[in-house]
Amino acid sequence: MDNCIFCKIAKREIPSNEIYEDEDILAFNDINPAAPIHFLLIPKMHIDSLTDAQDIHQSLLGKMLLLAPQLAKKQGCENGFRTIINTGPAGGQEIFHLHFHIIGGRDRLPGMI
Ligand code: DGP
Repeated sequence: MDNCIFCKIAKREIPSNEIYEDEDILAFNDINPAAPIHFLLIPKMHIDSLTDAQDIHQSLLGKMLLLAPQLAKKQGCENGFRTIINTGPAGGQEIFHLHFHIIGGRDRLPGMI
């Protein structure tokens, strides 16, 4: 996708603070962290949102989910972390390239879902 900021990050056209890369997946720190540890896990291939994921993406999504706790631990989430996938405008999604927010390093605040 030509105008997708996360595709540009995946192609190194825009810099990011990367913490992990393999042939399918990239993880980098969120530019606007909501907690001491806040990184994003993205597929390198463009998928707009979870709504647009198809059967062919099953192993990729599974790989991302299994990677999340490994990276969270390496980043210092000792006692757990939150995984958030904002989906669609009503879901608060701002960047339409599928991404998992991995958030940790502080206790869950009262009122936080
Ligand atoms: P969402 O609302 O789920 O679409 O969140 C998008 C997140 O992406 C938001 O927390 C800020 C982050 N973000 C947006 N642009 C950039 C960028 O250029 N670099 C990095 N590292 N993060 C970005």
